[in-house]
Amino acid sequence: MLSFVNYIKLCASRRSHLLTKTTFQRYGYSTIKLTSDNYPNLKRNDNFKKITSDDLAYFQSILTPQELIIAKDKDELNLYNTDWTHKYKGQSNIVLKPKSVDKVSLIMNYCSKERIAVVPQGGNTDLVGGSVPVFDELILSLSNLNKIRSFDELTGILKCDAGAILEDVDNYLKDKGYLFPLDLGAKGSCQIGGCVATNAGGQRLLRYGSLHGNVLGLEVVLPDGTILNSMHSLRKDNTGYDLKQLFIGSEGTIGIITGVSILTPTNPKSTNVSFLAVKDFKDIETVFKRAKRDLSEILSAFEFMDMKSMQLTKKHLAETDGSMTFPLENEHPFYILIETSGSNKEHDDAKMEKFLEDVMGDETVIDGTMAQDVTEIEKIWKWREMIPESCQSEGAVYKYDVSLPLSKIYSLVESTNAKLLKEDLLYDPVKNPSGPVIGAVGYGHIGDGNLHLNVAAKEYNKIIEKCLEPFIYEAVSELQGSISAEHGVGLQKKNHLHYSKSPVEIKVMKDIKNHFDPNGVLNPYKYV
Ligand code: FAD
Ligand code: 2HG
Ligand code: ZN
Repeated sequence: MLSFVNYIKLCASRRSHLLTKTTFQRYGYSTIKLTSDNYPNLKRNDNFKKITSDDLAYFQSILTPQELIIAKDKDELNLYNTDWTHKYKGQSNIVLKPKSVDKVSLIMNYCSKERIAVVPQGGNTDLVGGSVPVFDELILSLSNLNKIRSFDELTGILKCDAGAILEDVDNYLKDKGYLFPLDLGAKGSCQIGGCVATNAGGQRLLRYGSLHGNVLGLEVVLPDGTILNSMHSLRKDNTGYDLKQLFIGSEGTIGIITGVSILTPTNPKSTNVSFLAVKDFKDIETVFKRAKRDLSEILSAFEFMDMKSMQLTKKHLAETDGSMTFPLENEHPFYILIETSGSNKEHDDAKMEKFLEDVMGDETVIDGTMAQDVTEIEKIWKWREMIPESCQSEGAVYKYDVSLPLSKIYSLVESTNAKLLKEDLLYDPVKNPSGPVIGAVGYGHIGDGNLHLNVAAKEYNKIIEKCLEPFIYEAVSELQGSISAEHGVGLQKKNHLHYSKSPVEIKVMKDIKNHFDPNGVLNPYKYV
């Protein structure tokens, strides 16, 4: 068997693309504004110590040079300080990358005592500004804790370090006939610990459920350095409070996840993916209802994209990957991606074909195609997974990740575009060539009631932000939706929790934070 370290090397070539160092260089760090300049109301908490040469000497005494990045490595520091959307940029001068859980514990114990603020960081693919510092917080990267600890081929229970990359773990599992119960476009960079810390949802939630159901145990270093080990492998365990649940989705505010125990499902033997077009959002609801009824147990993903999101992706892929031809000949108002996963190819093909005949027969679906092999399946998924990157390819993107009743979902995209137009912000080559906003687009995990509303823009500026916020949060609240379906709270939504949570709920959250982290050193300025 390959060791996991060799396995990672082997996997590196198989990894998905993502905005990488090169892309950062293309945009240039200098154009990215500091969070503290963008949000002058945020003030550094002076109870936090500024790191001194004594502190540095302590870190150097417990870490090797490979586990430490300091001020002289400016370019590297920029990567850790800047978020994926280029909207948030911190000013940390130090990144620690410990190679053992004991070292994480020593670091936290020291930082707690010395009141040094710490931002835990995984793959830094967070979309709400949670993974980067606001000021000079120390960055604690989990990337050197990246091993598979054990895998039980009978039960499918996997135990791994938090810093293992999702795609590497998924490839490891696939070779054993299993798969990770979470899949998302950032898989080539995001870490298992980061996914658990954000309770990431992704494309497989419809089929395999949320991490709250799949995670069996966690190992967590608490803010004072205590190691809370509950790396259980039990599916049923009602002895007291289910402590791990508190850390799932806690976004690095009450503990540092260092190990994850998770139940993984078997890898389906047959997969089908179809890419369909409809003329109206209402038709998406009809197709979804029929897919649930007719594809039932083999339905594994149901995603939607609007025309504008696909136009942006077409443009971006034409510039970056000439091999990607659009799956359909013509453009349409809305597209649907349906995936089925099962164990019997003949049975699954027959079901999918019958379903397609039905929805195309009565013209609910007006155009469509079905992938014929693995390469085509990957290409169709790429059209979906490249939307986030494409939406920011003009320079900036405002992201809203909301849960809404299905029938109301698209009205939010329409009302956002109407507001942008009314406020003269929408770009139009003839009528408004200096308009800074390309447009609001909608796509997402429609099967989970989750819309991604992305407002693609040429730059981040306060006029656009004021047009969008609190307008969008108020609209979601009126419809009894959630202002964060799967991306979390981070810095972006910290002051907007009340749109989705009651004062009592927020008070209990603050009490929990204070219980675990009375000095407030873990991921300050964010969440609650
Ligand atoms: P980071 O971005 O590094 O950190 C995320 C948060 O968790 C931060 O607050 C950080 O402080 C904290 N954290 C990280 N590691 C730990 C740890 N070990 N212990 C404690 N706290 C920690 N999200 C979805 O839900 N569904 C999607 O479909 C989806 N698709 C995406 C597609 C793209 C292209 C991108 C860029 C992002 C996407 N995301 C999605 C958002 C993001 O939440 C996920 O990519 C992922 O969960 C973040 O993992 P990470 O390792 O990059 O964590
Ligand atoms: C997705 O589903 C991710 O692609 C990212 O959750 C969504 O960038 C976004 O808004
Ligand atoms: Zn998503």
